[in-house]
Amino acid sequence: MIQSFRSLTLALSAVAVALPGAVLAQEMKFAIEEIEGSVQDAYAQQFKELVESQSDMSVTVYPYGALGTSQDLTELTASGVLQCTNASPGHLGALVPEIQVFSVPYLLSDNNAVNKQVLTESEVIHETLAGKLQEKGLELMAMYPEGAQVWTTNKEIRKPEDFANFKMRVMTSPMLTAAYQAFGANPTPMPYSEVYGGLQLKMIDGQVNPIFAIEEMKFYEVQDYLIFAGQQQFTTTVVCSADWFSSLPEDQQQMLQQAFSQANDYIFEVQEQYNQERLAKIKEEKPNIKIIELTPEERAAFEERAQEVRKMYVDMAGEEGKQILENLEQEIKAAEEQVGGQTQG
Ligand code: 6CS
Repeated sequence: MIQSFRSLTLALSAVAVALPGAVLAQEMKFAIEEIEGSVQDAYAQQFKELVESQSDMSVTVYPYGALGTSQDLTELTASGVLQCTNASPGHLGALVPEIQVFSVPYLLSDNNAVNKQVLTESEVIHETLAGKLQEKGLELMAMYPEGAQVWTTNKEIRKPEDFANFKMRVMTSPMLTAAYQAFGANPTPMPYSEVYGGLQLKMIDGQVNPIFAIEEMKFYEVQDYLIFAGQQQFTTTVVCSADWFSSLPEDQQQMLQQAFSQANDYIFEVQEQYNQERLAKIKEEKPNIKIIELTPEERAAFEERAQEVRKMYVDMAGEEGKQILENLEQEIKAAEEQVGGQTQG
């Protein structure tokens, strides 16, 4: 992978050097961390349509697998080889420890209208965390949820003790390892592309992802249970190369920001629809899959363990991290008071 990542960087850089104007100003390479037909693809295609219909800029969307792992995509964007990419907090922890706040279980609301308000308007996200990303050469353009995280497993899990000796695949951020350790499991970080093989070869016993991903990556084929633990929303960010973005004329920056924000409005509903449709598809394809929704009492045992995870986040992200966590919780509470109860998502 390292060798191919280097060759890819050199190849794309060579094009950038040969055609600086065309590549930097007119063609925008936008990589996603998911395959065609996914939630990130729906967002990127909508964005492409919006940009191409109102400018002479062309957007090329690179689906997962074309250019490397999530971490490769972030590095390629920070170094300006790619113009933009999805960068999910679950894979960003080593680069920006503070963004792991989104791996603290039970943080976001069960109400998607609340999450929409927080993810699009939060000062913590769009000022504090955006500043942290900028220090790494990344401009934060958008943040959206992709659905509730659902456990797929080869055994019934209803309480932390059931996770004993259970190898749970997690994304590559240290906080997720800490979270699943607190839940009682043996967390195994690995890239997305290795999960199906890992489950099939029984190197791992389970994994966690939104339903649409479980369907399109075929994880359900090699698992027996879908467990809704209400544990958190999967969130992703869209980031661009900060150097590239700041080099654009102001009107082009505004046009792009507007397109990112319009695609964001669009994706909130589309992701809900994708998750509903794909659950129906899984049930149809594998009628004997066992579907469990944890009861409020069962969920409470995991929520109690999540208190330790909050402390681990503060240990990893320091005093500033503590402020980020507290301020974000306040923003969520305020949004719940404002829109809570109106729409359930
Ligand atoms: O589990 C993962 O690694 C991936 N899951 C999703 C739904 N999107 C991207 C991410 O890399």
